[in-house]
Amino acid sequence: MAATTQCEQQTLVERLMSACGGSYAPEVRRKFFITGPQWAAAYQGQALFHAPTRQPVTPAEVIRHFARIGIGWWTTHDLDILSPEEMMTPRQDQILAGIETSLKQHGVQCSMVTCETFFSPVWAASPAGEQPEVRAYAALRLENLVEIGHRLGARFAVYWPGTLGYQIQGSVDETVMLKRYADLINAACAKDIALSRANHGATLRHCLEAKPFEPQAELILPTTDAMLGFIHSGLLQHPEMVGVNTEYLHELMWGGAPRAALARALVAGKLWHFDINDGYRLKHDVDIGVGLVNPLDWLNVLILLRAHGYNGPFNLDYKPPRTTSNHGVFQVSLPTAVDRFITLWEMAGEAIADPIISEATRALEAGAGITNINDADAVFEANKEIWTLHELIGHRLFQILLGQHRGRLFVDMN
Ligand code: 3MF
Ligand code: MG
Ligand code: MG
Repeated sequence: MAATTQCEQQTLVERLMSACGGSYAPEVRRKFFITGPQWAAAYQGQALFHAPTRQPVTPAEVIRHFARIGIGWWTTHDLDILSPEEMMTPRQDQILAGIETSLKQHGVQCSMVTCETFFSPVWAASPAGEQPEVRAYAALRLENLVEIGHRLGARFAVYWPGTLGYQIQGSVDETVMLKRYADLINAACAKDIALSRANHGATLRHCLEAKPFEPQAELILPTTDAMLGFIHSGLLQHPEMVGVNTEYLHELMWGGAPRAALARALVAGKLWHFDINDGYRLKHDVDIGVGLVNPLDWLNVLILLRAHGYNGPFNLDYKPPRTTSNHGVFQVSLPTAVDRFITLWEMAGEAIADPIISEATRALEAGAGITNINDADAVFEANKEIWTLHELIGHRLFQILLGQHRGRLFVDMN
């Protein structure tokens, strides 16, 4: 193949992108509660071992692109839009006014704000460490976040505590740290109650996000289950205002089954927000776009959420790969992530309505209809053929994933 010169490369990407077909129109994409993070779109490709590969992108540009793609909702950290020096100063008001203008101009809404408590040097020993000054500053940041949320019309506030843990074993009393962290969440909820009373509006939904490791060696709230325990620990003044933001990859990272973690949050009535991405088990936080690693698992996750009426946001918390250009982030990475999600969502609907899966499920639930239930051997013998349906359902889901239930598309006999 002939070389593709630098000036021909964007055209090639666009031609192949349209050859892929299967894109949804922006109006279709907008029907979903898909939220686009400022930090995902503006990620420059930097990490511990990586120099950036992309140029900075402003919030106004991100919002403009989201509108064009059909991502109707925008999410942000305080630090994505404000430097620490600008926060809680009159400059903050000016910057927020500019963002409000961009959102209005492009018909995009802010759905969630989140507080950065992991990147800045002040969090080196966690936002809930020993020093009262650090915790007082953390409380100010959380209260300020709630103010930003109210101002931008957000419905959710998310907290990923990041460095809430330790590097050096024995240097921290975990019970004390948990109480101190609860004080911070309590401060955010108290601020929220005061602001919503003053504005006669609703309070935010405060969502805790867990991650098993990274950036701290040991974290004291490492999983969604740990967060659910913390919400009901008695340390929070307003547990009814606090739920979880489960992240797909964070549950996979510790070896858990994301679908089961989501199910536990669902039955607790606390699954309010969901960070969608992909990656590998027991590895670091690679933040790959949804469906690129585990599409079958993703199909099953969405079957669960569709079946149980989850109606919260699907937040695209992934990182466009370093090999994708600035142009590629908005032409390929974000639209294809959205479209893979919608395709999987539609397939989940197909699986739920599939006559074969439905009949198999009903048959499994009906059982064999025998009456001598005090005889284990008889119960087993009576049911043993029906259990083959588990594998048949697995095969049917695979067929739906690959479109094979509509006929085989490619046969190469050679
Ligand atoms: C880190 C994360 C975070 C959180 C974000 C929202 C940068 O692994 O997933 O994304 O989702 O801070 O609270
Ligand atoms: Mg996340
Ligand atoms: Mg993450």
